Amino acid sequence: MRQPEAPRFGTPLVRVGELGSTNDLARVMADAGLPEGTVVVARRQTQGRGRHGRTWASPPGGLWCSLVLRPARDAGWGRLSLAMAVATCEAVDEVAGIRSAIRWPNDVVINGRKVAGILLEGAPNALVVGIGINANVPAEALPEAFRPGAASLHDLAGRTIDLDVLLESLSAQVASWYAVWAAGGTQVMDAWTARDVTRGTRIIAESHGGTIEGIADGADPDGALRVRLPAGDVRRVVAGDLAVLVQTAARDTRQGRGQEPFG
Ligand code: BT5
Repeated sequence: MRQPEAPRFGTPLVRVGELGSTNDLARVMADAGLPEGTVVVARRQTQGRGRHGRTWASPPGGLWCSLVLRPARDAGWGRLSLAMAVATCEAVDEVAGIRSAIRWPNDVVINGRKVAGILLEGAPNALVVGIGINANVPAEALPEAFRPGAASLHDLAGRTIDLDVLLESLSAQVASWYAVWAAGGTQVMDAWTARDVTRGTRIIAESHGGTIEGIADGADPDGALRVRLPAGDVRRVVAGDLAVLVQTAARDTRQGRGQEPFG
């Protein structure tokens, strides 16, 4: 989706060979007053991170980048995180020519394997959106434990992915979906729901209120996962509240990832 009023992202564009995490450098730049639309991209990260302190493997060949946003108001970070997943999917689809899907809350997957991950982090008066895409990442370059659940666009598309083209598409899609998010309305949820592969899978979630088990039934507009319990009532699961969350494939084994914790 492209909108003429969307801000320009990728100005300035900071390219780095190797660093710890692009989210850290983007945060420093945001603190130093660089404008919305600033993008940091690295060839390789030595301390790439996921959510809840997890590791994000970032060898050469991937697109590892962070974008600085300066939202005027809190129009819902949960929904913004879903919007960023949609933006990443659209860039992946456009550049690799493959239809990608979303596993709640914002894993970008193809055939049940993760091709991209997203990490939103708050900064004073800014938000840093870190996006990692396995563009041309051979399986051998990833830690062994990550290989079964991961995939690279290069292998799926059968050709090398141009990282500059991917970054340009991603920057445009992030800008566009950011504007859609800021405007409110149902477009973000509609687009997210159309790509949701978590729906129908079995969820076991351990939150402060105890353990719940049921079937995923989409997401609420604030990003919470809806879980339908055997008795028919629906519980909301919020990623940040969880001690443990397990997703297993009740509906389609290609979409699950066994007993791996996530959320
Ligand atoms: C994420 O966390 O998926 C967010 C990843 C964000 C990475 C970007 S890269 C640019 C920016 N700078 C950073 O330091 N981070 C951001 P989470 O949902 O917690 O997923 C982490 C899990 O994904 C790990 O525990 C592994 O199971 C798996 N994983 C790690 N590296 C992977 C990779 N390269 N490809 C596929 N799966 C991976």
